[in-house]
This record gives sequence, structure tokens and C-alpha cells, in this order.
Amino acid sequence: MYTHADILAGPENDDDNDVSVVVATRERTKRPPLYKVLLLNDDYTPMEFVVAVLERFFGMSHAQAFDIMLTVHKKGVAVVGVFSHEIAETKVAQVMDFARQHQHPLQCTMEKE
Ligand code: TYC
Repeated sequence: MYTHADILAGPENDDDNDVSVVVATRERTKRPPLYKVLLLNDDYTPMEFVVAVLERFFGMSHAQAFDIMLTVHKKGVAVVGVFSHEIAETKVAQVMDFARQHQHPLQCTMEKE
């Protein structure tokens, strides 16, 4: 180390044997957490409405949407997509608003993956 004493002594008189070491630290980049968007089954929302929701808000083909709708109908719940927090929140709000507008009790939620 180049100390105050060394500065006073001058460059020819650096009398300690300290060594300066530069340590490399690994850059730590953290990926943002992802959220699963879940669709829940109920006894009243028409199947065709759920299929329309999956096509409209999750970009699924009709066949894909029908498959996922049947999975929710039979199992009670299914993951319909995985998104950033902000996108997941938007999807949930869009589905809930659309269901409310049509007076269906369809429920959509999100959870950290
Ligand atoms: N269980 C509903 C019915 O029999 C259909 C349905 C499927 C409802 C999926 C909600 O997320 C759902 N009409």
C-alpha cells in the first residue's frame, strides 16, 4: 500500500512491502421473477366464453384454447401463460373485466413461478 508515510518518504523510499491487489468480482444480473396466470373453473361460465377469452387475451388458436378450457373444466385450474409481473397483472385485469362485463363468474389469478 502507498501510504501517507510513503508519500512523505518519496518514491525511492517506499519502505513497506505491501502489495495492492485488484480483485475481479463477477457481475450479478438477476432475471426478473416470472408469474403464472391461472384460470379457475366454475359451474356457470359457458365453455365458449372461456375459449374466446383464451383466444383474445392469450393469443391461442381455437384448438389450443379448447384444449386448455377442457383442462380447466376437468382439473379445476390450469396455467394459461407465464409473464413478467406487469404483463401478468394486465392479463388478469383484462380477463376479470371481460368476464364482469358479460356477467360471468370466471376467475383469473396470478402467482409467482
Ligand atoms: N365448467 C364450465 C361449464 O361447465 C366451463 C368452464 C371452463 C368454466 C373453464 C370456467 O375456467 C373455466 N360451463
